[in-house]
Amino acid sequence: MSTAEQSYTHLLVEDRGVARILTINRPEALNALNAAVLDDLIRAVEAAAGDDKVGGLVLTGAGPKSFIAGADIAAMASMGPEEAMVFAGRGHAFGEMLSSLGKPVIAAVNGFALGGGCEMALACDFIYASERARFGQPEVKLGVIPGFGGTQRLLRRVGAAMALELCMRGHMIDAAEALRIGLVNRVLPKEEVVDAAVAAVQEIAGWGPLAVAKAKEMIHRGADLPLPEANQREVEAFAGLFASDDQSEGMAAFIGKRRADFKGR
Ligand code: CO8
Repeated sequence: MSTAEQSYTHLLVEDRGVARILTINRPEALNALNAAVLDDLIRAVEAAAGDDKVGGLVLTGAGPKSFIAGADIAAMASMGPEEAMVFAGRGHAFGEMLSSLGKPVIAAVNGFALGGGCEMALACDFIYASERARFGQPEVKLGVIPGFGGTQRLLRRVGAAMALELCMRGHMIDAAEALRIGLVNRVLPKEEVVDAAVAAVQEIAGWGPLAVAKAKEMIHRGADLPLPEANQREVEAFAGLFASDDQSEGMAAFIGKRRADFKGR
């Protein structure tokens, strides 16, 4: 069975060229995340990681209203601390899978991205939002806090002032405001958001794969390091790429005024 054909309970998988679209498919609950959704996502990302035909992932939600309206509140309502620890731990493990995947992962946010949904988008490399997208961390209204990286990734993405307001007020912001504060990269008409994310994956797949993976790694890992150490890692990674065929090919192609034929080695 090909990786795209694995069976999932709440996930639709579609390949468009090298871009693999993962659509969370629980529209009756506005695509809320439960353990089964998380399990599907983990298996799908594992499959994509080992599949050379997949150049990158686009993550979106089924239905007209929602990307992901958060973790499943009905499923969480009866949890005790131990279960909550396991659930949040799996969410964090999934976020780490996305940031350590050597391929782009783009969130195409087509509606509500609340709580764990906003956190899921933040765990992707960048976020394209439809004009109707809404973002928020409303967990305090439920007596809890973000548990899937929201406090930490928001802090790093939009700074302490905005992260504090979003996590403490629990209000929603629209796509224009999300763009203004740097939470999302682009705002597009609703019908264009997935296509734009697919086009970005396809564009990136034309560049040197080792370089793309290294650029992603440097940015995700460097954010947690002191600047001199992060800069030193960049120097080493930059120099390391000069041992690759892709560097020779990329520069020779530029000088020869032709398109590079990268092999990923
Ligand atoms: N969980 C479970 N069901 C949900 C959720 C959710 N998060 N959101 C919506 N639904 C369900 C509703 O219960 C409803 O079901 P039903 O038709 O059976 O009554 C259906 O989806 C449609 O929802 P609404 O009727 O409420 O639709 P509206 O358009 O009126 O409102 C809203 C849309 C504003 C999005 C509203 O549904 C809402 O406020 N939802 C909850 C948003 C929220 O609080 N999210 C945060 C949850 S906490 C969290 O995410 C913490 C993450 C921590 C760790 C995660 C680790 C993986």
